[in-house]
Amino acid sequence: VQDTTLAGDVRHYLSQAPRQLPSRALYDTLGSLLFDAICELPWYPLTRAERRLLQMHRRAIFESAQQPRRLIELGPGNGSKLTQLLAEPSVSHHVRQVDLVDVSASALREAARRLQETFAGSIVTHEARYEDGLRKAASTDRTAGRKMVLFLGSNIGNFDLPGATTFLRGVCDTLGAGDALLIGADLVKPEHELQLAYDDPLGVTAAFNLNLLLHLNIALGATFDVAAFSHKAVWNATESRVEMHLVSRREQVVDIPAAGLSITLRKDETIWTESSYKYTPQAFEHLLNTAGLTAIQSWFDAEGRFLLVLAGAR
Ligand code: AVI
Repeated sequence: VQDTTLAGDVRHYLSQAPRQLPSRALYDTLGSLLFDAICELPWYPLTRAERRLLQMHRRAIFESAQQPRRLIELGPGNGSKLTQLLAEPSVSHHVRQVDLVDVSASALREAARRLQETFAGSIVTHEARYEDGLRKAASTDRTAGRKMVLFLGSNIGNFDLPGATTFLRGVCDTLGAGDALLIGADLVKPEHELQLAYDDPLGVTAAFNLNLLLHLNIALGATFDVAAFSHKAVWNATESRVEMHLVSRREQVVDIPAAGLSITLRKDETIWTESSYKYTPQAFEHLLNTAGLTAIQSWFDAEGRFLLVLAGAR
């Protein structure tokens, strides 16, 4: 059985060849703030494209989902997308309860705080991984009416294909008749645009990536010399993903006492920290179908760069 604590995860991933670190460890308090900053960068169009789609189509989305009473958002970040959806009176009029699921306590606090300003229904937070939190949220109050699960921001892109399929199958299992999943996916685009989106001229994405090491220094007593690493983003066309890596600028030894690990990194050795898969509409529909889901309706942005799909269990 794999140890799923941060220390266990780090031990497991860092011992792989090539070395890796779990991307969920990017989101400590500072990491979540840096991610919010990324979403405002002109070179990271994903968030804005999704925001525009939600703004334009929130009524239609809600009607297609047959006016659910409950919204469960997996990975709400700072809560801005849900707030935007609930700002539409025909939506907030129907919704009685909102459940937020995230591993980041600070993100949950911020999302709940933001929602409370405008939403009068109940807000329940689950500090948990998506699967566990969703199971818990979905298991309570089955009589409360239809639900819509939201998985936005192209968070699905951070899973590899088998992982995404298993994850969506798990989501599908929690959907009863009439329930729906609203999911956002970033689409394949020209390489130079993807490169800039994941290696921006302000260095915010580099800071986001490097902060993972700072997080491990604080949380696990690790001895990463953050200044001895650099950020690298590459588009892997064969796998249709942008990869983020941390490159060791020199040979160095790193101790991670809480994970019972001591490693030697060679000069230029890389640690793979995140994959961000980009889909074609066809590939995304195929993924949904493989997971037992079927698209009810899809919305594209004007430039065809982002996709929102409302899906139900088949
Ligand atoms: C949260 N996730 C969808 C972001 C992405 O684009 O993969 C995280 C991110 N990584 C670098 N920039 C943003």
